Amino acid sequence: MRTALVVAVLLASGSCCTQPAPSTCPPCPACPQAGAQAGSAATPATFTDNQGTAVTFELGAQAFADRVASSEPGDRAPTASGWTNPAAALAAPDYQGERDDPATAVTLGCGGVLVVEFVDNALVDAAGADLHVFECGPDVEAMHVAISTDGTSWAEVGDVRGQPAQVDIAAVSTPNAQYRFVRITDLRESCSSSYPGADIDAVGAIHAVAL
Ligand SMILES: [Ca+2]
Ligand SMILES: [Ca+2]
Repeated sequence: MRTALVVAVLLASGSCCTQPAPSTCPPCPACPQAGAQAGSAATPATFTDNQGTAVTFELGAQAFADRVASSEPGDRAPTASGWTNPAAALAAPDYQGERDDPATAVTLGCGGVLVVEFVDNALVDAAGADLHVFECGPDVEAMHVAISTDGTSWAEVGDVRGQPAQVDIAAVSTPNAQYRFVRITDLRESCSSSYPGADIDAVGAIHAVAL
């Protein structure tokens, strides 16, 4: 019995502080999430975006996008080097407010499109806003958001413009639907800087179920 309990604790804490966790990652009880393993209990965690909005996610760090399904760079593309990796939009937010680490966010470019996929969780509708986009910089550059259960059929949720950078999917969600894909399209309203288009640090499902 005791052995089983220890194993259960290790499984629940083994996701450590990043996703995906390194295979050598030791148990990390201090991490905000405890539910990266399917079937274990998740712990809610609060993250503050670059505009100062604090958002609590029911599944903690597990609530964030896990995989890039596809991406189409915008035209104009960023002239600043290194900011074109779409995988930088995955996992929990890590942009620190300085333009010194391209690994932390992706600049979509003018009209760019990013499709991310949830693997260990799915977005669901519940009371209030359901999806939060962590956009870099003091102003949230306008983007259009669509969601999908299968990556093929899309529901157009609406635009994110200004703060808070989040949407309520209630108007388009069907009963008991679990959405695994989010498509973000830059709306070409901020294309003149070295970082044209929306700059995405992370995409998180405020309301989610573990898979
Ligand atoms: Ca996830
Ligand atoms: Ca909702």
